[in-house]
Parts: sequence; structure tokens; C-alpha cells
Amino acid sequence: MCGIVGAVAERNVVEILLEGLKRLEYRGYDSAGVALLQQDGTLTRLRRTGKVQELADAVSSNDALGTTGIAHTRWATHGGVTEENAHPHFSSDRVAVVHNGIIENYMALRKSLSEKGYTFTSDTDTETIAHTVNEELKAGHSLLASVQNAVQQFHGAYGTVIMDKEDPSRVVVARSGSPLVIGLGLGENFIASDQMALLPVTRRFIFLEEGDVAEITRREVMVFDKHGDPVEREVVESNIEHDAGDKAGYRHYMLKEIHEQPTVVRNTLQGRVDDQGLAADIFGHGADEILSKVQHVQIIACGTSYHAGMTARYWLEQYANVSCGVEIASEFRYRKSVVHENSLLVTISQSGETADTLAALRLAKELGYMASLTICNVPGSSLVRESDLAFMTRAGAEIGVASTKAFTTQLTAFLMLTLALGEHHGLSLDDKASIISALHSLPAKLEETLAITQGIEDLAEEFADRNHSLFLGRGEQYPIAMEGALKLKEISYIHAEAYASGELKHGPLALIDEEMPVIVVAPNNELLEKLKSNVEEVRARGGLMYVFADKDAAFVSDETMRVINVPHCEGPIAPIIYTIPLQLLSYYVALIKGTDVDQPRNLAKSVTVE
Ligand code: F1P
Repeated sequence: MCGIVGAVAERNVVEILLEGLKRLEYRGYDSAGVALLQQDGTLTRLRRTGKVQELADAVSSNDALGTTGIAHTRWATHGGVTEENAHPHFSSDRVAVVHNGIIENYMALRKSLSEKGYTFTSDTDTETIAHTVNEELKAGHSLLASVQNAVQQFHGAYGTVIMDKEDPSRVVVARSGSPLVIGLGLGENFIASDQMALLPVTRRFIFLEEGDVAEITRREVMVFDKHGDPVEREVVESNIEHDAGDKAGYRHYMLKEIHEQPTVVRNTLQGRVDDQGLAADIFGHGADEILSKVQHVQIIACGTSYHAGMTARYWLEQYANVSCGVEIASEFRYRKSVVHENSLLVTISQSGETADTLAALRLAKELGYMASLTICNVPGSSLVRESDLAFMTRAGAEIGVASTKAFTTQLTAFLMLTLALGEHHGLSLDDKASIISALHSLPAKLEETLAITQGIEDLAEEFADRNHSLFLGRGEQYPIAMEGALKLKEISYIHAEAYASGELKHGPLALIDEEMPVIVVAPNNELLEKLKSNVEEVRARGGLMYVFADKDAAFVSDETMRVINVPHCEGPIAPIIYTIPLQLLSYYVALIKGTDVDQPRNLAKSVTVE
């Protein structure tokens, strides 16, 4: 979604801002802009629809300069994709604003500001921020006080950075509902919506908290909490690799990230599980005590992370004997739900900033959940800071909008949670041994599975001109089929639906004909015979099937069925292994179709608005 970068320095900051925007491109956007302020008060603005590179070209042909600056990538919410709607927004050529989030009461603000004589040049909610701050400045307040007064008038979510042409020495920033991180330099300081943007210039960060307003100059950063009181916020040293944004020779980030899975899963397991079991408190300080009391688990997430939660339910109930509910965050937060006794709320999120998941966590606290745990990939993110317990997946920065390595590390984390909860709820010794041994074998098995790429490339050729597809799986492979269908939709724009194969007769069988390819996930498990019956139901109706199967599952390719053998794997890790060929299939189909694999149309990496 929208991205923010800002800087206050002695040098020209334009390259820092553009590099920052490029590093945020992965989040998804449709236009970009920059405003630059020179010491003599010259204010320049350039905006372009399309890619950051188009903005960079405009910047270089205009020789744009500034020692203080703000820049933005916009993902349209209010108003179409036009240059006028791109940020930064100005008020009277004095105040410049970039903003992530949504000002929900913008219509009322717009009306009262228009009555005061302000002219609106865009359809955005953001422009109301610029005029509201300008109104406060006109009343004689400092920029800091103006922003502090202005935010009292906003309902909704914002991460915003504001410059005043009459004071080029500072920017003021405010956070409520949309993340902002301050980067600390030497004699220069920075602001961004995501630390990734600032890694070339600093590794020292302050993560702003809800309601914070901060004033940033070259030499000083002052943070004020939601009551307006000055506060010290912890300075965190980032350990994210500086070059995490490189493609390392791969054609796309997504392909790089698919191939990183053996390594990042190994990293996620490292030091957390040995032959005897789990290390103590891997889910956070005091976790073992909390987990010993848990009688029910409620999992909340969105998108791919939700599919990880759906898979986890099979494991938690089968092995750990703990009842488990799974729900999409945007549903959970707006319905009345019953809280079971001693319930643990588990949120899952790659980014840790997904608006609905965060809102669900906050709601759960009011509803009386015993404790909250987040499984998350971004240290310092809102979900991590606001949960009682946190387990960090170590997937590293995920740039491709379609989540891959974050998903498999989330599943790995859930197998560890199954062990941890199972210890207190009668996990059998056999099951414990089999999960531990399966986890140890997982990185090597993933490597073996990635080697089947060639067969999948061939299959993708046959697939690319289809308009629809059906994914089938049973048991813990049903959510994997859902994740496979989601990947195909996201990056190749082919309509894909997933069904639990037992549901075929209850409707979707009517769709089967030679135009509807059916993808089947078929590990060699106790449901195999049932799955084979479902395959026969499809065959009898002339459907064309692509079966990802264990080589011992005895599927044979013929004119109605293409079988792709997947390495044999033991029960608990099968969902993780079968995810790989489905990721590869969607990637190669998208490649043939020529879509924007890493930044698919209309999608954003981190969904920080509802
Ligand atoms: C949830 C999610 C991702 C998806 C896309 C949009 O994000 O649906 O699964 O790939 O990036 O957001 P998160 O809560 O896991 O960060």
C-alpha cells in the first residue's frame, strides 16, 4: 500500500527519497510524488502516475533539489489514479503533506475548510490534512503545535509527514493506525512507513507508537505521546540485510523468495527445536506458563496468513488435542463472538501491520481473551508490540506481493506451536517424535521439492490460456489447495477456486468439462483412497486433471490426467511440501502470461487500511 519516505539533512535528499520509494515499490502503488524544500524556502513538487522510475526521470530532467523532503507512493483509495490525486498535497503552496491511511471524516472537514476559503485540487482525503494544518499555522502556532491540534480533528487512520515552506529545518510526523519509523543518521534524520526504505542510510530506528507526534530536525528528534507529553522511545538496531531488496540473479523477487524457503525455514527452526523437543519460551517470556493453561485457540488472519491458520487447526486438534477456531480478521472484528474459557488469541501476519488483523487483536483484548500470541515476520511491527507473546518467523524481507516464504515459515511456526501446546494436552510420544523428526527433515525436503521445477514449467504452458481452474485437496491439504488457488488468482489473474474434494458432488461438479482444469493435491495419506474416488468423479465427467502426488500414491498419467510426482514426505510436513509446486505453477503461468509478478495489479503488500 502507500509508502512514505522523508528526510531532513544538509545534503540534497532527492536520491535518498527516490531510493526509499524504490524500496517500497513492492508494497504496491499506482502513482508517486516528491516535494523538496531548499534552505531559502524554495518548494518544488513533482508527481507522476505509474512507476517510481517515471518520477525519477522527471526529477532528473528538472534538476530538483532540496535538503528537506517528503516522498510518497500512492495506492488509490479516495479519487482515481491521476497526477492531481498523487501526494504530496499542498495547501496554499505553503504546507506539503504525504499520508498513508484514511481520514474518515474528510467530507465534513472538506466542507468546513471550503467554507473558510480553501480550494481543493484533488479528490483525496489527504488534502484535508494540508489545509487543516495550514489553518493552525495561520493562527500563529508552530508546525509542531499545528499538527498536534490538527490530528485532534481527524477520525480514521494516518501516518503522515508534514513540511512547512516557511521552516525548511524540520518535518513533523504523526502516527495513528498507519506505521511510521524514524531513521537516525549522523547530522541528518529520516522518516518512513517501513524501515526497508531507509536501510541504505541508517540501521538505527525509532518505531513510533499509536498517537505519537514527532518533530524531526537534522540534529534532533523529539517524540510526544498521544497526550502531548514528551517521551523517550527505544532506539532499535535493525538486523535486516541491507541487500534484502536485491533479486540475487533471479528474474523476480517471487522466484527468489520461493527458492529461499529451505534456508528461511532452517533459520526459523534454528535454536528452537532439537531431538528432545522445543527450547524454553520460544514463544516469548512466560509463554510456557500461559500455554499450559490454554484450553482453546482462536486464530485470526487475512489472505495467505489465514490459510496458514486454517492448516494449523488440523494440526492443533489432531496432535495437540486443543480445540481451535480460525477466522478472517475482517469478519471477526465486526461480529459478536463467544470467547471460550482460557482462550489464546493467535494472530498471523507477514507484515505485522495488516489493519484488520490489528483491529481484531485490539478487540480481543476487550473481549477477555486470556492472552494473545502473534506469529509474525517483522520485528517491531504493531502486532508484535501489542501482543503478549510473539514468535518471529525468520523469512527475511518478503518483497513479492504474493506471499510465499512467509507462508511456509508460518506453517513451520505452527508445527512448533503444536508441539508446545501438545506438551500440556497429552501429545503422544509417537506424535511428538514424528513431528520433531519431520521438522528436522523439512529444509532438505523443501530443496528436493524445488528440484521438480522443470515438470511444472511444462505444465504451465498448457495452463496459461485457461480462464478458470479448480483446486482440490482433503484434510490439511484443503487449505493448501486454497492457497494454491489464491496464488494463481493473485499473479496470473486466472479465476481459481478451491474446494475440499468431498464437496465436489455438492455443487462444483457441475462446472467440470474439458475447459476446466482441475488441480489435485494428493499426498500419500489416510485420505488418499477417498481422494482417488473424487478424481474418478472428475474423470467420468471429462475433466482434465493435474495431480501433484506422492510417487507411491500410484497415479498414472494418461490423456485425462497429468501426474507430477512430489517427493515422499511424512504426515505433518506434507502441507508445507505441497505448497511448493503450487507456488511454482502460479509463478510460471504468470511468467508466460507476462503479468507483473512481483506487483500484481490492484494488490498491495501490506494492507494498512480496512
Ligand atoms: C496479509 C495479506 C498477504 C498477501 C498480500 C496482502 O498480509 O493478505 O497474505 O500476500 O500481501 O496481505 P499479512 O497480514 O500476512 O502481512
